[in-house]
Amino acid sequence: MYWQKELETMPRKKLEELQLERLKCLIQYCIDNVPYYNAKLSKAGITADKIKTLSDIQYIPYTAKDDIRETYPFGLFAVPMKQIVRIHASSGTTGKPTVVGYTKNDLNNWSDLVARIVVAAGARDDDIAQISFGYGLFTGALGLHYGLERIGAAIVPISSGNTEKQIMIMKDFGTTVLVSTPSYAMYMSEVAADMGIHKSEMKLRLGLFGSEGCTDEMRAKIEENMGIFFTDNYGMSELMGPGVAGECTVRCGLHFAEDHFYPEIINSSTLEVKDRGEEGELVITTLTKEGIPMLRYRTKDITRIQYDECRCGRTHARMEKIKGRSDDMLKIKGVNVFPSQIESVIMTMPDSISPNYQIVLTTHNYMDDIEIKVELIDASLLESYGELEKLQQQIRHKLHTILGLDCKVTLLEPKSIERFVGKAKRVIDQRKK
Ligand code: DLL
Repeated sequence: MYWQKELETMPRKKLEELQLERLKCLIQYCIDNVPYYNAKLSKAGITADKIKTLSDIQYIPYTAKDDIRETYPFGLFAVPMKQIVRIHASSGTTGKPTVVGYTKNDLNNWSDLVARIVVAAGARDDDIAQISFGYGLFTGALGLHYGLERIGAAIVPISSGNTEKQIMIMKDFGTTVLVSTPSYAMYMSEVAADMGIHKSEMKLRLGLFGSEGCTDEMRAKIEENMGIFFTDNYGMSELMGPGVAGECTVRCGLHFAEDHFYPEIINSSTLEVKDRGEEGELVITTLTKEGIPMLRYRTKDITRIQYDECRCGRTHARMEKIKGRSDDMLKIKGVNVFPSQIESVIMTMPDSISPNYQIVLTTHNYMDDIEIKVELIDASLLESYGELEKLQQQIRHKLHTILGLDCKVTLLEPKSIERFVGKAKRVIDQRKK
């Protein structure tokens, strides 16, 4: 099933012609309407007619979060406020939020692009979709809301939090589609179990999950706990929000909406463009956005892109699920570690271990120390020192094999690690910088 079949299955050659045409228009649009881009492009000697092929994009300067911060709040907007009809922002960890604005056209495209990913994932007009992302400046809730509404699904705009009520509504309304972060879905399944509600009492069939990473192991657990078909979708507020890329039911990568977003993979250190199929940092150029266009925006997300046609018939390239963020990568005792590697280990441990964990980094004698806190499912294990010790060693050994690092492993009482209703924060870095 497609939402915009002709566009989603456009032959590659035609798609690339469309991208090139849009790229040229975009350059002219930025020169004419955004003084900040105008200055950057003129310094780099770029004009629209210098772009002859898609690979000429490599001569266009990158844009990064700092550029948006420098022009806070509206400096990169390309239209007068009169034409802006929505403003979103993402808070990030430091400083001022990054602010983005949408014209009526942008909102219209956004709804269609989210409609594309939800239909590709298997959502239909007779679905009841519970949106358990937090409504507000975050793009997740309103993005999925209007996309699902566009396909005719019945929206339950419950927002995040109040988890017992979420479960009650899910059961009573017969919710069929759940929209949330994977970590919140995991938490919801835990609360449902505590309330004595079994998945067979629910009508859930499809999960539209995104906004944070999730290992295959965690995905399998959520599917099992909720009796749901898990699909992943990717986006970021600077680019639009959700709707940038999403999995179809084949689930072999997330299809970009390539007629609206031009993706590249670069080497974050040398800033060179990598060959097709190689892993690196994802850079995206928005080809149609009017409110706040992005030229070669550095996402910091690490992935790789496949260009061969998918079994679903869509011709648009697919990215592998995000491996992590370049700024998420932890350097511990000189070893590069992605939190997702640790999650994979924890998820494959015996059933006595819960999927909730925390990574705590400290400095001891000028050296990094890493501690992995993991929860037990059954508190009675805490009374058996031998069993506890055995489990601890097992996890430590597996972590050592995967990471090449010796980690302290602490087993904690059930339900003692903080739960999240939005994006999970699992790394606590207390190292002296
Ligand atoms: O998280 C937009 C979104 C909302 C996407 C709902 C999907 C569903 P931001 O808050 O700006 O926007 O955060 C963007 O979140 O750079 C990634 O690091 C991470 N991220 C988003 N989706 C995924 C995903 C929204 N499917 C940042 N897998 C991005 C892994 C993701 N990471």
